[in-house]
Amino acid sequence: MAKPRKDDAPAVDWPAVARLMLTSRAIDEIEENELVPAGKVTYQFSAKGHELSQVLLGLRLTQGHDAATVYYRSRPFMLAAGLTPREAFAADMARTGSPSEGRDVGVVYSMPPRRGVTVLPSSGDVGAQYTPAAGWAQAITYYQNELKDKSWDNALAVALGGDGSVAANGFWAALTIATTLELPMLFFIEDNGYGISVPRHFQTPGGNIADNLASFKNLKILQGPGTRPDTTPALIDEAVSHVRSGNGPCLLRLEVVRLHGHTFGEDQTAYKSAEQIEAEHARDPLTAVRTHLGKSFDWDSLRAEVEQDVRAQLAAAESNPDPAPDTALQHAFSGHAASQVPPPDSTQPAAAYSAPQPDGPRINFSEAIRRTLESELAANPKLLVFGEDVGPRGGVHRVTLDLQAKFGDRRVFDTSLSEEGIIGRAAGLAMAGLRPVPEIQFRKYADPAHEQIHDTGWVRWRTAGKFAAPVVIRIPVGYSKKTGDPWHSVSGEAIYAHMVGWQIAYPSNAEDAAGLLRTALRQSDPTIFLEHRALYDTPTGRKPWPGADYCLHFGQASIVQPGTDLTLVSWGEMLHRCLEASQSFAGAVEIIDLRTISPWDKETVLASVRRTGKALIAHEDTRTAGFGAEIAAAIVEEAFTDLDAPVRRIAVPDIPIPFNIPLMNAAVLPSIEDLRAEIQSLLEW
Ligand SMILES: Cc1ncc(C[n+]2csc(CCOP(=O)(O)OP(=O)(O)O)c2C)c(N)n1
Repeated sequence: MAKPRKDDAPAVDWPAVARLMLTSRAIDEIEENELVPAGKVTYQFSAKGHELSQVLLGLRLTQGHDAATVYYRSRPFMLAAGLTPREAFAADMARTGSPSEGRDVGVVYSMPPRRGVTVLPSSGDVGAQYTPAAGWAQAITYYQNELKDKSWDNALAVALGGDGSVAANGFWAALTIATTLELPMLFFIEDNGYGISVPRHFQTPGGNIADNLASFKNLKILQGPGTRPDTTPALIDEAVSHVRSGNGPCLLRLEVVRLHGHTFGEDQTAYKSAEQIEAEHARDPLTAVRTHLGKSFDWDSLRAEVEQDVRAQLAAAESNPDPAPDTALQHAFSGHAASQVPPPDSTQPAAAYSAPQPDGPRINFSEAIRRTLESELAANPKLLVFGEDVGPRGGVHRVTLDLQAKFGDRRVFDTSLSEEGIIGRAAGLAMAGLRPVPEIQFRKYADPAHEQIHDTGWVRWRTAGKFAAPVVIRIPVGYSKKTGDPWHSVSGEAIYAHMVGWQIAYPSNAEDAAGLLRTALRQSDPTIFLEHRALYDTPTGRKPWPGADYCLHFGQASIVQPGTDLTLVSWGEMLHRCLEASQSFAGAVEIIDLRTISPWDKETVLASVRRTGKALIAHEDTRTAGFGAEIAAAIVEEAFTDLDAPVRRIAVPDIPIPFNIPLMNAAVLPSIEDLRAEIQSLLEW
C-alpha cells in the first residue's frame, strides 16, 4: 500500500509559469530567427511545445538535495531551476559565463543547486542520463538510512528523456536499479512522438512505453497530456509526491508536441504531413496557458516585458568574452576548482604520502587490495563497494571476501547485471558526495559501460571544474595463471588512456596495489584500477602489507632493477617476465615499473634512456596503438639524440588471447624467451 503523501502540492503560480514559458519561447525564437541565421548559434534545439510540463516540474524541485539529469531539449526546466537567459544565450553562443564556459554544446547543461535542485552534467549520448540519476537516488536512501542525515529526507532524483530514449540501454539499466531497490526516482518521459524523424512505435512496441511497463513491479505508472494546464499539473504533482513520500520510483509519460524540427534547419515535412503539423500547433501549450489565465490577465504586457528582459540578457550575453585559449587545458583533472559538486568533504581522510611500513609476511596481491578496501571502508563511512557477486560470495576473484559481513549490505552490495548501470550509478553516487568503488568482473565486460566511463571521466572538463565524479573502478585484467581466452583475459589499458580525466593504475605487486588504491580512494580524480589476474595469488605479486596509511603517488614509476645498457619499461604481470628474462644479462638491463599509465612517469623513463641509450617496452595489451607506442613516441621525440638503437616494443600481436594454453604461451603472450631474444638483439646493436 502506498505511503501517505508527505508534501501537498502548492497551488500552481500561473503567472510565474507563464513568465518562464514565455522566456523559453522567446529564447527559442530569437535563436531561430536571428542568431542561427547570423551564424552566432551553431546548434539550436527548440523546446517549443515542451515548455509547460518542464516548467511545472522544475518549480517542484526545491528540496535542496533534489537532482535532475536533463537532455538537450530541457531548457524550460533549466530556466525554472534557476538558469538565467543570459547564461542560456551564452551557452548556445559558446561564451564564458555559461554552465560549461563554452566547452560543451550549449544545451548539454549542468548546474550546481540554485533553487533546490542539482542539475547533474547531462550527456550528448541519448539514454546516458538515466543511470547517474539512479545513482543519486540511491545516494538519497544512503544518506537517509545509513548516515541518518535528515536533510536528505523526501529528496528525489529525476531523469528527463524523450520517447526515443526509452529504447536506449541506459533507460533499462536505470529502470532495473530503481525498481529493484525501490529508489526515489522519477522517469519523466516527454513523448513528442519522434526521435529526430523516427516515430515512437520503433522505440517500443505499439509506441507507448507507459502501457508496456504496466506490469513492471515496484513502478508507479502515470501518463497523460503534457500540454494542458487543466490536467498536466495534477499528473506532475502526483508523480513527484509519490516519489518524495518513499513509495519508490514512478514513470510519468507526458504527451507533448515538438513544434519545430529536431534541430534548427531540420525539415519536418519529410516525415510529418501538413495536417499533422497543423494539429500539433493546435496543441501549443503556450496558447493553452494563455487561455487558462483568462481574458482578465494581461498576457500581452507580460509577453512584452519578457521579450524586453530576454533581449537585454542577450545583449549582456553578447558582451561575455569567448573563453581564453589558455584555459582550454584546465580542469581535465583536479586542481583548479574551489566550489565544485560535490563540495570537498573535510571528514574524508586525505592522501598522505610516506614510505611503506612493511608489516608481517608477504601477502597475496588480492589480499592487499581486500585489506585496503577494508581499512578504507572503516575510515570513510561514505565509501561503498559494489558490483556483480561482490556481496556474500566475495567477488568471483574473492577480492571482496567478508567485506559485506563486516560492513553490511548497504555498503558492500551486489548489483544487477548491467555494467552501464554499475558505472552510471557510480557517477551519480559520486556527485552526491559518496565514494563509490565499483568492480567490473572482467575487463571485456566493461565494454557496455564505456559510454558511462567516457562521460564520467570528462565531467570535470565539460563543466569547467564545477562538477567532479571521483569513482574508483576496479577491473581485473589479463590472462590467468591457469588459462587465457578472448573474454576474460583482455588487458586493454590503452583504450582508457584515450579517455579524458581518468587516472589509470596498473600495479605489479601487493605493496604498490595497496598504496595506489588508497591514494585513489582519498583524492578527487576518477581512477581505473587494473588488477592482473595472474598476480592475484601467485608468489610474483606478493609483498608485505605496507601499512594501513600507505599512499603511493600516481605518475611515479619505480626503477626495480638498475642497469647500464638498456632501459626496459613494463607494468603489471609482464614486469615479472622482464625481471626473469633480464637475469641472463647481469647489470645491463635497467627495468622500470611504470605503475600508472595515466599519468605516466615520462621523466623517469627519459632520464633512464638518456643514460642507457636504448629502450624496450613490453606489455600485454595488443601491439598496434598499445601504450608502448606512446612511450616509444615520447622517447623518439624527446631523447632521439641519446639513442644508440631503435626503440623496440614487445607486445601481444593484434589478436585476442586464445583459449588453448600452448597457443597462448607459444604464439601470443610475450614469453621469457621472446624477451631474452629482444634484449640480446638490442644489446648487440
Ligand atoms: C547514443 C546516441 N545515439 C544517437 C544520437 C543522435 N540523436 C540525437 S537526438 C536523437 C533522438 C532522440 O529522440 P527523443 O529521445 O525522443 O527526444 P526528442 O529529441 O524527441 O526530444 C538521436 C537519435 C545520440 N545523441 N546519442
